[in-house]
Amino acid sequence: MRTTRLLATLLTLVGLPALAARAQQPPESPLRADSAWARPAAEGAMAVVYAVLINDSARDRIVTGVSCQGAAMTHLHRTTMEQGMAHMAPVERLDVPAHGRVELQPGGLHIMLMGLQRDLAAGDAFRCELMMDDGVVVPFQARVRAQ
Ligand SMILES: [Cu+2]
Repeated sequence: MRTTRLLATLLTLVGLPALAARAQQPPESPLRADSAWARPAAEGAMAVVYAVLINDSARDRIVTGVSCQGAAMTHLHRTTMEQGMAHMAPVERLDVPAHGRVELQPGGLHIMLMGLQRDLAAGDAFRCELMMDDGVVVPFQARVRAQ
């Protein structure tokens, strides 16, 4: 009896504020792209975007496409080494596990921008979007920096 009352008091003190805080948060985002960046590049050339894809949700998320402002075409690519040579291949589907992350970084997964419609200069930022298999679109900003 006494334990029950103590528990109820504890729940009131601890549980309710936690519930209230949760109710104020925006709807769960399926995925986010953190620290997205690209090296400077000239109009007409190609550029590469790197980022960290973070899945804070409780289920696996699947990226099926990407698009970036200012590029004629945007593809997800993976670089692999074959017999000492670097090869790039398109990635049709990228799984980001529940509570996991996938790093797009030099020498591995990356977002390839083809046919730049303008120069990318250090300090610029441009908008990209990830397309998910369930139709959700995840916007993010990529920053241009020398390294
Ligand atoms: Cu590539």
